[in-house]
Amino acid sequence: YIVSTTYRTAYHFQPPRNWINDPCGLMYYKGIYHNFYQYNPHCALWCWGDIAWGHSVSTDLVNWIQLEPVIEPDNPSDIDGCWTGSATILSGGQPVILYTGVSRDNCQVQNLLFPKNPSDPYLREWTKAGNNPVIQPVVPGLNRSCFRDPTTGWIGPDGLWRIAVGAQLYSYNAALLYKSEDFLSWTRVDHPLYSHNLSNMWECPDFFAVLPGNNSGLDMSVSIPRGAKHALKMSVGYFDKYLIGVYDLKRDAFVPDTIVDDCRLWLRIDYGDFYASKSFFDSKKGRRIIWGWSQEADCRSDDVAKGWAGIHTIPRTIWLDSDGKQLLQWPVDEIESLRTNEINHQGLELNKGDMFEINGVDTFQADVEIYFELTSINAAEPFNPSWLLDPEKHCCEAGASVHGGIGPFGLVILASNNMDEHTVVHFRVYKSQQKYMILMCSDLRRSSIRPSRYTPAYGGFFELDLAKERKISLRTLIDRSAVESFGGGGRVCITSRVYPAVLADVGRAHMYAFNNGSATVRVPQLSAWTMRNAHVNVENGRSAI
Ligand code: DQQ
Repeated sequence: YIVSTTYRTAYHFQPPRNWINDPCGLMYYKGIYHNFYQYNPHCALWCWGDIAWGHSVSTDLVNWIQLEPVIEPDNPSDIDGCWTGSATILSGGQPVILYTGVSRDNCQVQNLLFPKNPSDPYLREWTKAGNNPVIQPVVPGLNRSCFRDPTTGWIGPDGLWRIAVGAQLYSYNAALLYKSEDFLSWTRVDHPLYSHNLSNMWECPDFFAVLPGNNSGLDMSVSIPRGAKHALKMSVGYFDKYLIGVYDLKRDAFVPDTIVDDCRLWLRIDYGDFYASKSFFDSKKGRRIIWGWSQEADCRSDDVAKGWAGIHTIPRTIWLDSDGKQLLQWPVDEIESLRTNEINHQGLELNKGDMFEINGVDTFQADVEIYFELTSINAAEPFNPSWLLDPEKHCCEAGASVHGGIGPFGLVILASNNMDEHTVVHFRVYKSQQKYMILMCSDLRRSSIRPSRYTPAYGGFFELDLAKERKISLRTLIDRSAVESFGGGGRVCITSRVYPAVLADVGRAHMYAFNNGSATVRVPQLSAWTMRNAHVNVENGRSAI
């Protein structure tokens, strides 16, 4: 089979060719959405010294046109790479970008960029500031190779700009705080925005305000209303984790609502193959949008053969749940413009062992929304809190073929005729003291018969008040090698990468709703659509593959 075409996404963002990783400098400016990203202009691998900033633009967050890279390593303050950074729109409406430059000996510094022509809505050309680097790694105890990824700026209690930069100092990790009047000259605040010991370096920190139960976004460059909470996100280990708390204006510091020492227990933006996410305030629609990088789970030789590697997830609206405890995410409405061939089923009943085949849509490019309604909650098995430390392990132990009390139930997707290959997205319901804990898994262990793929079982837990609400929703976006799932209305999100081989040959896959728990599960509503191709893979009006 031809690897280059089979797995290329049809509506997840990727440029026409080559390697991409972190989204950088996202913004809405003069009617245009900008996606800057870590990009290797030369090949489909991440290579030391080559990393530049790619640039694509869109009017709808669905269809993207690639423009020229905006910066490449070409001066002493970024000669070994133009790494991740963020955009800020200053009070007069002028956009600026701060990014990490890698200078000789892996010394990481922060550099500033200005648009050459701010009246160009496409912001095609950028100038590196003459006084770069604007921030040097001169902090006692700082590891100068672990000092990177400046955030978008926000206004601090004294009216000055603030940014945070991920850093490792002595034996702890921090989001270091800097302030400035003009974005050009920066002073370090004598304490970090937040720090923690015993975890890997915090890459790509993101700091933003959210209102409980309100999915309107807040603009960090104006003052934040009372009652708002703050989220601090950091990319650490293999996952994007976050804490909810308040921005204490007196101490000029982030204070989490709950101190959890063991960072394995921190909530995650996504429990799957998703990293280095960044959010921005979308002034067009008054919402906060986030997206992340999903890396390939195949091998380097496949990436070289494909000529591309890395995608960005679908942009998601992000807001705070009404209990103020966790973030919710949902694909931006614009993605629904790709839906076609709608099919619907109502009032299905799934007894133990049932598999209901969903026909009528392109199972390689689909959007599926399904509600599962529990007929009884008595059969819920007891929850073991130690599972929270390693939900992937628990998903392996409690896979779709392991019968349970309530669940597993969910979707089997990308399934071959004889089930040699299939991917399962499913739930299980557990009883924990006064509440119920829902496990959501995206199990890739049988997703491909090809060796050398990374095929874990990803998982995450969320709480649900089943005394009030008996329905659990699942939305899954399938896009050839990408599977993005949103459970419980966006409480747990899991992005996965899959490379089915048999299916690729046959060009057809099965999709089922199933239940393998002893309690019957109803499906009051199931809708599915074929997803059309978005304009994401084309170069100069031609397909790049
Ligand atoms: N990727 C960038 C770094 C960042 C890392 C380099 C996270 O700036 O820390 O490509 O994926």
